[in-house]
Amino acid sequence: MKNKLINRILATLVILSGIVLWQSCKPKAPTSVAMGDAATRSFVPPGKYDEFYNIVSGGFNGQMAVYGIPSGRLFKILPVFSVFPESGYGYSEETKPMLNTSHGFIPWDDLHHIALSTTKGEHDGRWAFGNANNTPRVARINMKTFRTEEILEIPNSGGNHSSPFITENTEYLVAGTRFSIPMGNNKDVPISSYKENFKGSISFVKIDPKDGHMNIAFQLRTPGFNYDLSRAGKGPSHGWFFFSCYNTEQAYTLLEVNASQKDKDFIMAVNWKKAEEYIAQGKGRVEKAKYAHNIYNEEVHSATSTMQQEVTVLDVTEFPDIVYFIPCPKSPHGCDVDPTGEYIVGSGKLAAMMPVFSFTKIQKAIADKDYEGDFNGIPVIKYESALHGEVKKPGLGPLHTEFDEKGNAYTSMFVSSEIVKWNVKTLEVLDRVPTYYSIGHLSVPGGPTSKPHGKYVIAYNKITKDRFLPTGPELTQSAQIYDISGDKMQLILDFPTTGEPHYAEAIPASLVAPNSVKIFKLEDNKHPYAAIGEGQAKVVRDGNKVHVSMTAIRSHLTPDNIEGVRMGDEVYFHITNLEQDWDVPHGFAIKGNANAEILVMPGETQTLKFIPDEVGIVPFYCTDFCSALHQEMSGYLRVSPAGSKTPLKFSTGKIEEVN
Ligand code: RUQ
Ligand code: CUA
Repeated sequence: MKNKLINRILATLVILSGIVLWQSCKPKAPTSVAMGDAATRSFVPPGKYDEFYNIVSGGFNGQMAVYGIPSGRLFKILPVFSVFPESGYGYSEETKPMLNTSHGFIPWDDLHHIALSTTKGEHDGRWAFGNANNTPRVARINMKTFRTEEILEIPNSGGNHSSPFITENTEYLVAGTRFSIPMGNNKDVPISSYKENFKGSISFVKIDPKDGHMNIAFQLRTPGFNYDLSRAGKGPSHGWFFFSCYNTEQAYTLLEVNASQKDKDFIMAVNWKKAEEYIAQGKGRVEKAKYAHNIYNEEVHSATSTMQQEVTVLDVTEFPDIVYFIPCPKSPHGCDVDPTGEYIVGSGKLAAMMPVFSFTKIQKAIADKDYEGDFNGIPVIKYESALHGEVKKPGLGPLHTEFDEKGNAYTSMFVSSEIVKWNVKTLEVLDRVPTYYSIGHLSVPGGPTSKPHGKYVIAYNKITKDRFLPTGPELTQSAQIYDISGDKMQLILDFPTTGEPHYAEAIPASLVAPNSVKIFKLEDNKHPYAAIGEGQAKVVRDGNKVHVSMTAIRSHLTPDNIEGVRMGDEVYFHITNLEQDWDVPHGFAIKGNANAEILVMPGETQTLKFIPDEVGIVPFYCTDFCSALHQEMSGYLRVSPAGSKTPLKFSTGKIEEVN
């Protein structure tokens, strides 16, 4: 008995030491669990609210997503540049114009960057802006409704990556072209004539402080290379913009090699107040351009698209004091301004250190004409004269920097997969923590504003590899939350994201939640086909168009029997949701429709177009489980042959004849 026990203990010891040996041979595994009580810090009990909203770009899904921080819970996918069958965005007649462009209707884009509106440099919770990277556009989202309210196309842009960035009081939204391209009259030129013919452009989009409406005030025409990221100045540097530029080699093929030749590229400092003055003096040139301006109006619950015809251009090479270049090693990506507005951080993807520039020194260098030369006639400030100092050996592949309220900066390192914390003044590296894996952007709540809220830094990673259960070749995208309230950053949560997250901003829930719209008031509904009450429900023929003004309320549609539609007709179902209660949408779908559903919010009207393709009875139904009798919320449409004499009739409960 005793021997048996000893044997068993010995055997156990052998197994245990085997495990220890095996583990120590294994390549150093990533810390797979948040240590100690760290994970509990992301726990938000059921029924409790998160402290922050996290508005996250969806990358190649073209949308934004809304998460809670610190829980990482997904609240909403917010359609912006891509159609979204779940809500009917881009499918309903009312929302189709939102995706109109000078190229016609475009159902998709690639959304990289979020900018939340600010007043005096602080988040104000009014709007979120996002960029369409592929077909250059910017969008404005109303933070009261969490809906895309406006999309403005950007002309003279070869890809809208350097966008959107906002000034301290959201006076302007700024969008820079990623690729330089030929502009103006002669666009059919050899690619090899890049140096002579290709130009960059930076658009200054004026934001109306009342309703947020966007209009291109002017465009700066800039030297031909690539523009990457930017930040506006704030505080003392308000009135300035700082853009990272790469490919100052002006390569047009195999950029991977040819755009990495020079030791230093540029940060472009733009005195936009000066540019504004020249525009006010009428120095801008009005050029022909074609770009769509799409506005959604909640009064009629519909969007309109207008084609704009011209844009005012200021060529910066013709004015000596708008633009200055600051050398920045090596292929800079992120260009971030600290909360005080004094320090500008350049992140050279291929550089082994990070330069931090001083706004005061830049101003002095300009005053002293402390230049090392010029590029296309634009002064190049001496590197040392603009430099506050360098962060030595920060990590590999620095991309983006955010800040806390204590004078610390947090930089994402793509190649070495880590976040590095450093002190903005002393430039001393204070802490580093691994990310899983290949972090791109990162976000501190309020991090790009003059009033950061510290507490967390969120990493948006490019690769997740072994972090989650595998789902075939395509894995989820992911973000990670680190607690930064102490000296050491601590991982507290991994959470999967939709699309590919690029930039994101986090904002205190207290700035957004109290203003959230619950319903649209029926009495304010000015939609031309709204039926405000079941008595207004009707079916009207207009040539081959049949307009059905239908109401939805728990748990029936009015009318639910429709006859007299013929092959060759176009049927427009205008659904008005009569509910005046929060969180009671009704949906609508009809069998065989080459379209999506529509989801109609309380008090709203939305329209689904249906072209019958066969004779017979076609069922339709409510798609949102709204009530105990949701399954009963349905109806029939009778489709008769072309030329048939079936009279137009509609009813719910009883038959009503129409002449
Ligand atoms: S970029 S991963 Cu598209 Cu914002 Cu830096
Ligand atoms: Cu309405 Cu289900």
